[in-house]
Amino acid sequence: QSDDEGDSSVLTATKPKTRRPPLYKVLLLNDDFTPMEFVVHVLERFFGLNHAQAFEIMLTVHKKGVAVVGVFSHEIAETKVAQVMDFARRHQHPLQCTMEKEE
Ligand code: NFA
Repeated sequence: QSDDEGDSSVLTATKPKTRRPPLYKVLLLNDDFTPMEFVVHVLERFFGLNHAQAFEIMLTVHKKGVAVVGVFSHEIAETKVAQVMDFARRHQHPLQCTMEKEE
C-alpha cells in the first residue's frame, strides 16, 4: 500500500497541476509621421488581418494612441515585434511596436 502521506492508511489523490505559459499582447503605437496606408499594410502582412480589419485597428491606434493587434506566446510575440520594427526601420518610418505580458 503506497500513498502520498507515507506511513498512513489514508490514500490522498494529488491532482497533477499544469500551468499554461503566459500570453503577450502585441501593441502598436501611434505617431505623427507613419502613413496610414503603411500601417494598414503592416497589419495585413504580419498579423494576417484582412483589409477592413487592418484599417479598423489602424484607425483605433491613430485615434486612441495605442491598440492591441494580437495576443501570442512569448516567442511569437517577440518575432512579430521584431518583424514590424525592422520593416518600419527599413522604410524609414518611426512606427513603434511593443509587447507586454497579459494579466
Ligand atoms: N497618425 C498617423 C498619421 O496620421 C497614422 C498612424 C496610425 C501611425 C497608426 C501609426 C499608427 N499619418
